[in-house]
Amino acid sequence: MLIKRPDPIKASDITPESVYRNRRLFLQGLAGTAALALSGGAAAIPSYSFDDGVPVYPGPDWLQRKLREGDRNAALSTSEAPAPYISVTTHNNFYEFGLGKQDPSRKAQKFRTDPWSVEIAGEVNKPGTYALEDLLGPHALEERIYRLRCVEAWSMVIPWMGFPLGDLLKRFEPTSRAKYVAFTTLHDPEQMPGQRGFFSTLDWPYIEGLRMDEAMHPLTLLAVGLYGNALPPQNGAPFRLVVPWKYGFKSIKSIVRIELTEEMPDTTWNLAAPNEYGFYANVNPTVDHPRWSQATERRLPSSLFSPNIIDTQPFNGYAEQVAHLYNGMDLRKWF
Ligand SMILES: Nc1nc2c(c(=O)[nH]1)N[C@H]1C(S)=C(S)[C@@H](COP(=O)(O)O)O[C@H]1N2
Ligand SMILES: [Mo]
Repeated sequence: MLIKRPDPIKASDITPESVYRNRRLFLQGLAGTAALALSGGAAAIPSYSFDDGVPVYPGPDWLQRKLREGDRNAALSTSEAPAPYISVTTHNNFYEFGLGKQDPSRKAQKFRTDPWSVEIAGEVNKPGTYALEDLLGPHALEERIYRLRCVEAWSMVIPWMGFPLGDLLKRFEPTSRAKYVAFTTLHDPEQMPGQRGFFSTLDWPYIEGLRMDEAMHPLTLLAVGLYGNALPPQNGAPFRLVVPWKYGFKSIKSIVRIELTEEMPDTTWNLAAPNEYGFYANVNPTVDHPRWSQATERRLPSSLFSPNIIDTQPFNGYAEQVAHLYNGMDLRKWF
């Protein structure tokens, strides 16, 4: 697989701060970024290679061992070709490390991902704080190749390594009052330059949430790996959520806290712009963002000459598995 390294164009660096406040303009900026032409053949399934010269983030030894024991879950994976490693690891949204798509890959490399601990709190019989290694202990990792559809109308196919969130939650015995799950990203302005910014529109730490039945759905994944290797910092190392039928912003990165709650939790993007980003955020081509269409998406890698615009599917193509969760709900109201 031959992949051209993108030119070091920093669209983000020459874009005025005011533009970042507006996700639509941010999206237009993406059109420029796409001209980087992340060209090259898509990796063939089931094998892929890293001969594009991109360094692979090693991660701790214990995780490497665990990753090697992982197996692909073919039944829950798409057969579409994954985006090249370089696309998945250099086109990111991780506002803690900056607003440009390449900021996370540039600025997160020294992010300390080990040791890492996670607090399990709220409506569970067994709350506590655990080292990530212990938290993962009983869970076998499996590979899931999922589509990821960003609310900004680009998408990628990504081979994650992880395990079902539901399996983890069951271990801590949710009480009958547990109706939602709330997630929190690390708050560490010393390591995360985006959390120090004067101009940030987001409140830190980044928070997200799911309804209990969404959290228990077998597609809902906690990921610790990518392309069979450790999750790189820019992709949310060492521990992130992946909810493939929802817009990407639900898939919160670098999680330090999971709390089961009785009330619907606040979520970062909903707090920032409640009329634009709902709690549910299910991918829905028939409900446009107030400022752009959600009917189509740019499947990365794409270039000026092959923009690779495809139709967006209801629930990002996972309707058969998840549409029933929303029976009787008006998806225009609960966007
Ligand atoms: N903590 C945190 N999690 C986050 C984000 C973020 O800015 N901060 N961005 C979200 C958005 S908008 C998307 S599209 C996905 C992108 O994941 P990726 O960079 O691994 O492709 O992460 C989501 N999780
Ligand atoms: Mo996104």
